[in-house]
Amino acid sequence: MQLPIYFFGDNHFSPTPSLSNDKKVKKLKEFINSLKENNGSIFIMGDFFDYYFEYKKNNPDNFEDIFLILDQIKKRGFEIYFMAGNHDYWIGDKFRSYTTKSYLTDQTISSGSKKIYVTHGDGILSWDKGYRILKIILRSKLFNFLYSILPKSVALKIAEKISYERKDSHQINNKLLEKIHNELIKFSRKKWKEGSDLVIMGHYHHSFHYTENNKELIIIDDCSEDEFNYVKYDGQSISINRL
Ligand SMILES: [Mn+2]
Repeated sequence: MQLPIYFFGDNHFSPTPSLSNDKKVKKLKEFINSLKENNGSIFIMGDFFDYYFEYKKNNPDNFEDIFLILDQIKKRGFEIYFMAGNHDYWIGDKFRSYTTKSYLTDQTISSGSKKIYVTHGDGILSWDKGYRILKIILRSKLFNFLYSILPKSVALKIAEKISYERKDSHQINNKLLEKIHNELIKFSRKKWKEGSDLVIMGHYHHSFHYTENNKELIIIDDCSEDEFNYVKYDGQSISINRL
């Protein structure tokens, strides 16, 4: 993986046009233009799309503007890595063709002096048992097939509803936040023990940085209309940035 690596995610680009979505696309372009290097890697950590389901035939071209940007980044000399989130697990060959490599599972990167464990971040919390079962169903071949034969307009309606409810669950109070952080630290300790120096994730739509015995956990905040949050790793050091 080429260095430096830029990590970001949770852009939640929408398949339906809106002013808010245009602003997010603009912010992504702004970020790409701010990069000084002509090689390196960008690592998209999931929920890049608010909803992405790739059909084998007649796939709707909702994201051509995004694909164009990915194409430009690649042509400039950057590698593009993508890890699926809970909103965009259903990528296919078309999407994959715009990336250097796409992953459906957590990855460990050994590049430079650090070993980095990358996860989207969903399905970790101990009380998320129901969600973990749902995750298996939603990602199964049978679900994929059944969903793919629904009329596209119905499929999109269902997706919008699920997406809305998921976002609702991000409205959390401080006590719950502390509980979540404790669980994610516990999860990270396991990864640190297995040899990773840094655990990095998105999904939670806020930023959090925790250090223990020179090991780190970083939760990257999202990429919204007016804030583009990212982490840069140059092979030696890590920096948390906002554009
Ligand atoms: Mn997510």
